[in-house]
Amino acid sequence: MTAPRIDILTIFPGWFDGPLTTSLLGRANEDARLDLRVHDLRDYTTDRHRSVDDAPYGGGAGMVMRADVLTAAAEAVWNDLPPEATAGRTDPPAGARFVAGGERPRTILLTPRGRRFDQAMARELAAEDRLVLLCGRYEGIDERVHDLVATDEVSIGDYVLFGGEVAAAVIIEAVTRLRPGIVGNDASPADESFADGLLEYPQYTRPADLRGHGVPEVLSSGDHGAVARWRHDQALALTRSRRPDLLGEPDPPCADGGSG
Ligand code: 6GU
Repeated sequence: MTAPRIDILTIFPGWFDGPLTTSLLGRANEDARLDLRVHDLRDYTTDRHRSVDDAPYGGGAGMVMRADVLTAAAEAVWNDLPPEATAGRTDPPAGARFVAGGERPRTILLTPRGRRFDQAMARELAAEDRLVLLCGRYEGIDERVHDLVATDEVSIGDYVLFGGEVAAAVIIEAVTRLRPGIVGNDASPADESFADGLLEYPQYTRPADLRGHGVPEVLSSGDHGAVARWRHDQALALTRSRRPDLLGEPDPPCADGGSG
């Protein structure tokens, strides 16, 4: 099996140095079990200032990411061409298989207005052998990028970040750990929170006593059935109190009595 490939397009390529060289993700990347490539959007500009953004039509505060630069970057990366092949062009390169508005690999635009990322989406994306992640920045992105370049728009939650870099890292980590052969232990991801729609049960290891705090007796009983029942009951109770929405139940009222 060839390694799944993920291309990241960003104006902060250095931001990914840490995640891509550290931890399980970094090891998988170094061992060629994963093919992560980071591209600098500024390599697709042609002006002296290497501008990736411009003032909005219609006026107003803030800058807008340019559709021409993002389209050139995406078409080069999709087709494995060097930046010179597309930078500054307004038409797709001759003979290109993947073109904006046409056939293209799964290309995810990270934006707070996207569909909210969750474990089900992680599972869906883990089935793809190629993903392109486009990190949005600044106050906005030219709408034609949404229309012609992105195949999906994804947000990681209801809060606003400076840009899509953190969101891209979240998606890469959630998706790659579901790929067989990447975590090393293929049985473990399925065990965890959300795989069965419940939060994970409490876990303990030695010592048996920590400053007077012990370990539930059932876990040392040797009764595997009793342990399994205890864990399921705990997972259910934890889910009911913290995340009733996962059980299809309404959220409890806020502690402060507010309506939010
Ligand atoms: Cl994908 N981008 C930004 N800028 N903010 C976010 C986000 C993405 N997801 C949640 N907040």
